[in-house]
Amino acid sequence: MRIVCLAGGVGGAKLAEGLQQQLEPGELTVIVNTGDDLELHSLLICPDLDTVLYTLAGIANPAQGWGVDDESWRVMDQLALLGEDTWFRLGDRDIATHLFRTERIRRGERLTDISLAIAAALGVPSNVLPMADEPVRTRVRTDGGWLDFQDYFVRLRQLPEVREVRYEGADKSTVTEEVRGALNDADAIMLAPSNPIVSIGPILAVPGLVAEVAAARARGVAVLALSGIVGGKALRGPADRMMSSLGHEPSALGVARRYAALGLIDKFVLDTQDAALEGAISALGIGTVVTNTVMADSSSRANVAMRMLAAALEVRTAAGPGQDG
Ligand code: FO1
Repeated sequence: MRIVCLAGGVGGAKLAEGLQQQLEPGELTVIVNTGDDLELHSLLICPDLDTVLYTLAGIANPAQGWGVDDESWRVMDQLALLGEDTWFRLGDRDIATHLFRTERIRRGERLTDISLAIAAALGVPSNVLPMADEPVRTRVRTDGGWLDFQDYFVRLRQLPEVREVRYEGADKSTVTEEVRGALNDADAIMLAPSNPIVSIGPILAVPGLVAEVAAARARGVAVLALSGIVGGKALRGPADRMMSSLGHEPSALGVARRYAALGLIDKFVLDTQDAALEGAISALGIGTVVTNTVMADSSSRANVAMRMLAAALEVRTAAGPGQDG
């Protein structure tokens, strides 16, 4: 089965890891948010791409969810001694990735090719693609003005209320051949339990991408989404508060409404804790799957992935014969 997963950072990487465990090498393609990217210390840093790559390579730092395991911080310590800002922590091994990537970007290579090269070097058996090759930068407006995403997320620890979000550069970005090819060949498309506004939002803002997903759906390809908000709380990060401050209900229903409004999904997967929301979600005209969705360890990631793959097959079966091409 060829599966495409749209993902942000830590939550997206967990579902991708579960899917990778269940699939044959090469069957999974992860299309990753690059709106969180930043330039720092003259390096291009792509946090969500790296989180997915490190997780699928089995070298992610398990406590943080981002960065590399077995890390040292000598470069950061030395930069701090020199009086540089070190609120965005880059480990020594992680810095090698940013050096590798930045050098190749300077030579004019595409972020897609660089990401595929990193995946190959790390032995990742899945395809990990940036959502676009052109730079897109998520910015958030708080009462103190517009902020770069990592300024808000890491430096200010997501404390300010978010009043508005924009994806700068998205209008000039394009769907790559690799992303189009993966969506064309997909048997199912899955939206990871990442923040619907600042992780999945930038991916859907790449002009033409929603149309590609819609075209896949029209061919009978199952499109599923998993809620990253459980019991009204984001499993990680500020998605619940962000949904509230932007006028959306901070719940699995709020997430389902957002994707249903785009006419994007066939089925929505919600946690057993949110079973009471199932009726309201079905009323949006989409199918529902209620299961344990919290992916604390490798076996729960595999279970969620298995449940989602089974749900995708049900959509395809219900679509009837002739859809299997
Ligand atoms: N998150 C933090 O909370 N503090 C950090 O210092 C930090 C550094 C960092 C470096 C590289 C990287 O790939 C990720 C890093 N993250 C850090 C995580 C990152 O801010 C978030 O995972 C995402 O951008 C949100 O998806």
